[in-house]
This record gives sequence, structure tokens and C-alpha cells, in this order.
Amino acid sequence: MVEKTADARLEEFEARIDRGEKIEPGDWMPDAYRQNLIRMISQHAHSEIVGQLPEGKWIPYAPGFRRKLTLIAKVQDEAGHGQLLYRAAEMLGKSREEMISELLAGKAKYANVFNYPTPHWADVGVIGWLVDTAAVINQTMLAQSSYGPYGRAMKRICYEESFHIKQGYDAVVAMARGTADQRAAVQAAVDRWWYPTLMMSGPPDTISTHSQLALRWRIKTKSNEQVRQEFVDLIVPQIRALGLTVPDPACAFDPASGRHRYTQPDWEELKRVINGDGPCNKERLDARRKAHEDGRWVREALQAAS
Ligand code: BYC
Repeated sequence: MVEKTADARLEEFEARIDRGEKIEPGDWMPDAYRQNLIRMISQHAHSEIVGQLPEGKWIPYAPGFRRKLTLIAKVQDEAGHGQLLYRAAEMLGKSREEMISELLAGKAKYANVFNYPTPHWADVGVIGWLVDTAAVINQTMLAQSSYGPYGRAMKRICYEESFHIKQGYDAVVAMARGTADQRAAVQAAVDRWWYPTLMMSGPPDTISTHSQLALRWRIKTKSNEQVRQEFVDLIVPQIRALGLTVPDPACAFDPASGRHRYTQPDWEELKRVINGDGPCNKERLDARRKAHEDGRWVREALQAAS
């Protein structure tokens, strides 16, 4: 049998992507496709795991039994999402241990939003509502990813994330219809989370380093900017319907484009926060390191039993 040239294999790979076929772990793929997926999926897995912390902190203080139960369910879901995603990345050839040690060493990235504090119960509602809405818009797009295991994981995750949005929205509605103090608290939380949530969709196409390749190979099917615009168009009417204010005086509906105009976040702040210099990076990584140490005996017991 004649061995195919690298060019012919790449051509065949790209033709499969153009036909909308899914790439599976055992299929031939360019190394840059594999490395990009490992990078993105492992960062996504870390985001789910670190993302448990800002809201998890509020479990003991949740106002009432029903809110406590739904918050526990949500935080537990995030742990499950992390497991699914670590598995999807492992199938590409990088071990879970390696990914986790990079996280604990502070070398791996995870979503910027989880490096901000949650000083009030209102933050829990606003994270569920704003952050999870931004996440679902992005993940609905990623469900169409050319890499089969990632797309399938996204479908399952999006079902659960939709429940998370309801959990957050329900808490926000209760506060927005509550006392003047509750309304002020929820507005302050919207003010805190607005720009970090806009940053969550990633830098604009002009400065994004990986988007071009990710779009060419349909790892992503929309640009960061498209995803962010969809989020703004969906969420701004919801914020206003609750009598709350978007903390951006320039944010306005533009009838000509059918889109909302808005002020771009500070991209230098994103760079600082994802590179370790955000308000809570140290606290988050210390919590993960402690959890990893506390769980050592479980890993050792499982290893001894296998
Ligand atoms: N945060 O070239 P770019 C959740 C990094 S969790 C951190 O545009 P890309 C939830 C980027 O990684 C859901 N880092 O990159 C959980 C890259 O760094 P490296 C989280 C960011 O990958 C618990 C560099 O900047 N979702 O829903 O094309 C509770 C250049 O950027 C960010 C995902 O992880 C950021 N915001 O696009 C509640 C989705 N933005 O690798 C909720 C999967 C950029 O060169 N990921 N960077 O060192 C993606 O969709 C994309 O990777 C991104 C960025 C949109 C994040």
C-alpha cells in the first residue's frame, strides 16, 4: 500500500471537516488540531473545577433550604462537567495528572471570571444568570465542534447549564422584586460581573491568537466577537426588564444593525487576570491545592485496589 503524503492527509482531513463530519480520537488529525483541542478542552475542564469555588463558598449561607439544594446541585454539576472534559482531553493523549499538575502549579489557564470575588449572595444569582448565559451561548456553538467527543460533551453540559441559568435567574428575580436593599445588592452584583462576563467570550478577533485556526478547522464555529454580541443582544433586554441597569451608558440598541452597541472591556485587565494577577487567583489555586492534598488518600486507596 502506498503511504499517503502529509499534504494528502491534511487535504483529506480538511475535506472531512468541510463535509461536516466529526473527527474521532482514533482518526488522523494534524498535530496543531490535537494541541489546540488539548489546550482548549483542558482549560475548559479547569474552569468547571475552579468555577465551583466562588459560588460553593455560599452553600452554607444560602437563604433557605430550596436555594441551598439547587446551589449544591449546580456546584456538583460543575464537578461532573470537569470530569467529562478531562476525559475528552485525555483521549487526545495528555494525562489527567499532567493537566491537573499544570493547574496546581499555576501554569494553566481557566476562565477569567472565576478570579473575581463573590462578596454577596446576589453574586451567586448573577453568576448563574449572566456567566452561565454567556457560557451556554459559547457552548451551544461548541456543541457543533468538529471534534466529536467535545461536541457531545457540550450537548450534555448545555442541558445542565440551562438549569443553572434558571437557578441564577430565579434568585435574581426574587431580589429585584424585593426590598430596596435587595435591589441595590443585585444591581451592584450586575455592575461587578458585567465586564468580566463580556471578557469570558475571549478577546476580539484582532487580538485572539488561536481563533483563525480554530475557525478553519471548526473547533469553534463562531468567533469570540460573534459569541459576545449574541450574549449582549440576549441579556440586555432581560436586565432592563427586571428594572436593572446595564453598567455601560453607551449600551444601546442600534435599529440599523438590529444589534446592541456596547463598550468593549479592558483587554489588558483580561491579560493580567488570566496570567495570575487577578483579585482571587491565589485564593482559588490555594483552595484547589488543598482539595488535591485532602483527596490524596482516596487516589492512593483506589490505586492500591486496582
Ligand atoms: N478566560 O486566542 P484566544 C462555566 C486565553 S466554565 C481565560 O482567543 P481561544 C462555569 C486563551 O485561553 C466554562 N483565558 O483563545 C463553571 C489563550 O491562552 P493560551 C468556560 C482566556 O482559546 C462553573 C489566550 O487567552 N468555558 O461555564 O480561541 C460555574 C488567547 O485567547 C479567556 C470555556 O472554557 C478567558 N475569558 O478563545 C459557572 C469554553 N479568553 O492558551 C459556570 C471553551 C481568552 O494561548 N473555551 N483566554 O495560553 C473557549 O471557548 C475559548 O478558549 C475562549 C478563548 C473563548 C475562552
